[in-house]
Amino acid sequence: MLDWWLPENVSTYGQEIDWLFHLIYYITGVTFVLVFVTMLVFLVMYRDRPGRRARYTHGNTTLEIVWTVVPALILVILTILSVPAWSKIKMTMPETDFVVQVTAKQFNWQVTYPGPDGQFGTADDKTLLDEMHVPVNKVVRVILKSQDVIHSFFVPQFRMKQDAVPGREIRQWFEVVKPGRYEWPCAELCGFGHSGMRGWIYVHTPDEYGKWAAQNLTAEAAPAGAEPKPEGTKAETTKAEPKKEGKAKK
Ligand SMILES: [Cu+2]
Repeated sequence: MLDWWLPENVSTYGQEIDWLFHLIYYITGVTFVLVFVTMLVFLVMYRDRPGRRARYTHGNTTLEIVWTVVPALILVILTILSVPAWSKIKMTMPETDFVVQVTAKQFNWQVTYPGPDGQFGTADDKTLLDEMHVPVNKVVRVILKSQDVIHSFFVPQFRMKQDAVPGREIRQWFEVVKPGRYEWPCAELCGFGHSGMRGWIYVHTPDEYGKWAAQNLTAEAAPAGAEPKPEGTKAETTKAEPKKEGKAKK
């Protein structure tokens, strides 16, 4: 019913997030209306009138216990209800052979593919700047790192948000069910250029992805300027060569 105001959900676990979001929305919405209606009624009922004296009150213990216990119970219930979504999205890692490394820095996303040998940290790694290409209906594992400050990997349509923390390698995953081009902003105020820190995630059909990978991830596809990185130093990042491939997608 509230689906019109959230970005379209294209991820396998988005439903579970949306359901909780809507539940919390209704609970807070109803509370908001009740509080305001009560306040307005009291404003009228207890307005100043000739001959009416103010009365001092010490409060009502029963009422205070009730309005403390009820919200506390609601929070406990919401916690219990969100456990399945949390454990599915954050605590479990589905098996997959598709792994990319994302290193956030002020103010870009650096996306590294392991290259034909399937290993990170080798000469055939390919690094793109501010774009990621993945196949549809495939579990994508992201190894998330930060080079400087805290950033946040956020793709609204995937219902995925995760901080990138310096010094940590955080593993996350997503699986998208609809091909397209999705905006990928940084959702953590990370410095002067934060508002310009965004990339695009291109979700391809398996055929299209195969073609893109053949053009961009094979040994021959080395974009000019992408030198193999020496051990332990940062790779030079280059804009992915055939921009047209992704740009054409909608
Ligand atoms: Cu950032």
